[in-house]
Formats: sequence, structure tokens, C-alpha cells
Amino acid sequence: NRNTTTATSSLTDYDTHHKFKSEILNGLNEEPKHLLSKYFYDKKGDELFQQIMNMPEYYLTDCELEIFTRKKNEIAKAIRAFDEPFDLVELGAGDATKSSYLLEYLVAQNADFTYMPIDISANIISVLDENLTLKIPELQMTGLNGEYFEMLDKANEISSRRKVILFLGGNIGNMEIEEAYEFCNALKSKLNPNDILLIGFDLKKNPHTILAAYNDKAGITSSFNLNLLTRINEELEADFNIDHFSHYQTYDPLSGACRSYLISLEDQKVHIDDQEISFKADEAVYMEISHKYSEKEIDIMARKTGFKPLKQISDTKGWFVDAIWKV
Ligand code: AVI
Repeated sequence: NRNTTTATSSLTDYDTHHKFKSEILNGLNEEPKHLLSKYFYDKKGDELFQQIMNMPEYYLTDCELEIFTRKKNEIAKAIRAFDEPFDLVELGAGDATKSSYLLEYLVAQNADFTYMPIDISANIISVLDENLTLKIPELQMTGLNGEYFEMLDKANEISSRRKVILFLGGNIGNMEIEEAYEFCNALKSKLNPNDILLIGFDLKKNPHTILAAYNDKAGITSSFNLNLLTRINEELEADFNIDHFSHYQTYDPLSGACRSYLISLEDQKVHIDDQEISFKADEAVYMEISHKYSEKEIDIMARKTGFKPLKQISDTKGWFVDAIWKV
């Protein structure tokens, strides 16, 4: 397509595999044991996450989709889409379902911008390229295949236009608070005055509602967590018996931390490559945090990481916000 290009990362498959292996082994050799939820997303994990987004209990996607379908004009104004040309950079674009509503609107309103989706999956970038150019033929797009910060540097090399960064889905919630602060600080250091960050946060709400979203009756979230053990078996020649672990979910309404664990159901030994890892009966492996924030905590995070909070746009239930921050 004449409107689209793609740039890729310098990381090789070999680097990626070795980073995966050492991060998994480090986590399992620590006390308490933990694994990293960024590794949930292999092919099967992507499918399971799609199923999660379609579950009745998982409200996050619907809430943010409502913001992107019903409040496009409000978003467009807040990101100053009509003031001057800009690059719309999306971190972890995925299938861009939500952002495509904004893209369509911006193109229809003649905003002068290039869409730059960043994703770690080369497959996702090429699928996006195909689908978006069919859906929005006039869209200017530069796909960036690689890690967020490396590709942000690339985006700045390719073009010096003002940047508007999208970080949707409540992905910031999958970082511990300190990591979220570090992430925003690092992001800020890559941006220039007047650049904008639009960032999605899941809000604190009735604890039952939150817990149910991560502890679904059908057990899809459980499979999503257990799938990482299957992935380790496949990619690191390990011998986890998936039936010997069980998913356990917690939500703490005071801190806002919603955490998942896999509990070892018996004393057992697991082999990963040439290492043997012992698990005690009832021992927990910490898997993922999905942190929930209050509106106030979001503004504080903006200020403390060098941004100016401009606006919070929420869905009608008031369960999710897209916060708009300016450098
Ligand atoms: C991707 N991320 C925002 C999801 C969340 O809600 O924390 C991942 C997820 N984990 C379990 N269910 C969904």
C-alpha cells in the first residue's frame, strides 16, 4: 500500500528466546516465586485474551470501547488533533479495535496525522496494515515492530512532528505502582513539550465487580494463567504438569491491587532445561497484577512523572478512564 511502511527492531529471535528463558528461571528461583504476565501472550494466550475480552464479567474492553465510540470528538479536541500535523503513536496496538474508531473519525475530519502502531508482534503489524488500509484507505500509517521505547526512538527519528501517544486497555495496570511510575517517567523523557499521552486506567469500584472480571465462572482466566506453564513446557523443554496447579485470584480494595497466583497442589519437582525447581504443596507463584486506580491517584501519577493532567474521559458507568496528559 502506498500509504504505509514498516520499521522493525534489532532484537533477534535468539535474543528474545534467551531473555524469556532467563526471566522465567530467575522468577522461579526467587522467594516467593513469580512469573511475568507479559509472557502470557503467545498464540494460544492471544486467543484466550480475546475470549476474556468477550466474557460477560470482563467489563474493561466494553467501557473503553464506549469511550472511543461515543466520545471521539472530545478525545480529538483534547489531543489537539486539528491544531497542527502530528504522529499518533499507539503502544501495543493489537488489533486496534478501539483506536480504529478514532482513526476513522480523524481521517473523516481531515486531521493531518500519521498513525504509528507499535507492537512486539510482527504478525500483528502486518495484519493491521492490511485491515486498516481496507477499512480506512486514506490513512497514513507507519508500522513499528519492536519494543515500546526502542520504537519510540525510531518514531522520533522518522519524523519530528508532535507526538500523541496512545496506551490503551488499562495495560498500565499490569505494572506494580513503582513500575508504572518508572514507565511514565521513561515515557516522558522520550517526549517533547506539547506532546500528549492518552492513557487508559481501570478504576477502583465495587470489589465484587473487579474480582468477578478476573475470576470468571467459565475458567478462561484460569486457562490464561496456566497457559504460561504450557508455553514454558513448549519453548523451554520443561515438564510442568498443568493439572498440578490451580489459579487463585485476589483483590484488595484498599490498595487497588488485583493479583493472580498459581497454587501448587502438591509437593512437586519441575525440570526446565537442566534445572530442577521444587514446589511445596500450597506454594503460590505470583503471576500478574491488574492495578486499579482512583481518579485522584491518576492525576497524582501524572504530576509526579512530569506531565500535566488535562482531562479524564470516562464511560457512562464511570468504571474506566482515558486520561489525557500533556508534557
Ligand atoms: C491486558 N490487561 C489490561 C489485562 C488486565 O485486565 O489486566 C490482562 C488480563 N489478565 C487477566 N484478565 C485480563
